[in-house]
Amino acid sequence: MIFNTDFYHSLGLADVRRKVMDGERLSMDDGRALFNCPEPLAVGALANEVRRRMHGDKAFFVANRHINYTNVCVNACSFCAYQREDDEQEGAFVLTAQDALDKLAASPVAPREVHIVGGCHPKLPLSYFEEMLSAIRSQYPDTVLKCFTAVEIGHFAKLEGVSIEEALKRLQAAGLDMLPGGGAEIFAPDVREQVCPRKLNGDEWLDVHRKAHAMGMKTNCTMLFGHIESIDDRLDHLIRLRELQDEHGGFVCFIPLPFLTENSALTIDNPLTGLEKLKTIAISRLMLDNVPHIKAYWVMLGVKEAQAALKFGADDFDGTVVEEKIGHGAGASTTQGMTREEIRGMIRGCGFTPVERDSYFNAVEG
Ligand code: V47
Ligand code: SF4
Repeated sequence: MIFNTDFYHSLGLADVRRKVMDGERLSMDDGRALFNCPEPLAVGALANEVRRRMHGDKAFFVANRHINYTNVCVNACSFCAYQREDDEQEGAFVLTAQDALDKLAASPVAPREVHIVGGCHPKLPLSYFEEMLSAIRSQYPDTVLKCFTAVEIGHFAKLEGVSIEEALKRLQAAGLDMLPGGGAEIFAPDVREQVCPRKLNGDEWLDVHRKAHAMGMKTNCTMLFGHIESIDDRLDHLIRLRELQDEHGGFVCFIPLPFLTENSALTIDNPLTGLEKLKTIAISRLMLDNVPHIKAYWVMLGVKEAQAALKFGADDFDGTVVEEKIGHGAGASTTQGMTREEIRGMIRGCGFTPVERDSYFNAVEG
């Protein structure tokens, strides 16, 4: 269902509607017009139109397992409730390769994908990550290992004194298949300077993904929104992702991450409303015309908002997850994991057909 031309005309979106219907690329000004639109349902209907054109009534999910290997991190981003300063701080942990294997063995679902990320630990050498990947790979030969954000790859390379390509090649040889999308936050330098000054900058984040794509490695991408960034910063972020995607087409999925406000050093006056989150997800679908999938990450959105997001342009529900620490540290009120049947029920409950997928969005038998 899409509203008629007159309605979009009355909202100042006649041209945007025409471009969406014709499959034309939207500009920064079009994005501004969408954010300024007072009627989120009109924006959502356009995104739903695109989402249905691309994926029909399918909504995807994956049998996955998250593992966080450490929360010790040199970066201390102000929005992060997960980080610990050093190994001595209360709650700090570092897993061994055997701990990771034990977690996998105890998973209620045999994972088709393992998502491994952690803090930028000041001492763990590249060999620690190679050993962890090899240990998992030897016991789970067919599982996709989607591990380490661009921020972690940059950190490993610097600590080890090797290039980004060399770090990626060594990890790939040990079993790495794909990079997750974390660490992108917002690319605008003045925002990054305030919320994550020690991290890779936006160009460096994009360059790690560019290098991975050039090696034939698929990756995901994210945007952390609803903190101190402006609407133009969000659009600039989306356009920069779109430009990189034009080069190699290596991004599989975009994950919009609404800022969760609890337990972090970053305090904000106006936390996002549900409709603002949905509108941003819808605009992401519309701007990122070359990224095949948009994820409704139920862990951070909450299950009900994630269901609504499927009607606002998203087509993926992420997965079984099993154990999650980053969002839950920051106040996510969702359960730790969901079963396949629970996810299928959530998807059917809002009128879509659940499709179990692998990490590259090929349909699989559950
Ligand atoms: O990189 C940290 C973000 C990311 C908070 O690639 C926060 O398939 C909200 O990237 N509020 C980790 N967000 C999550 C992530 C992800 C999740 C699921 C799937 C994939 C994928 C990637 O979470 C971090 C950071 O950007 N984050 N703190 C917070 N308070
Ligand atoms: Fe470290 Fe990532 Fe937390 Fe930043 S968001 S402090 S890089 S764990």
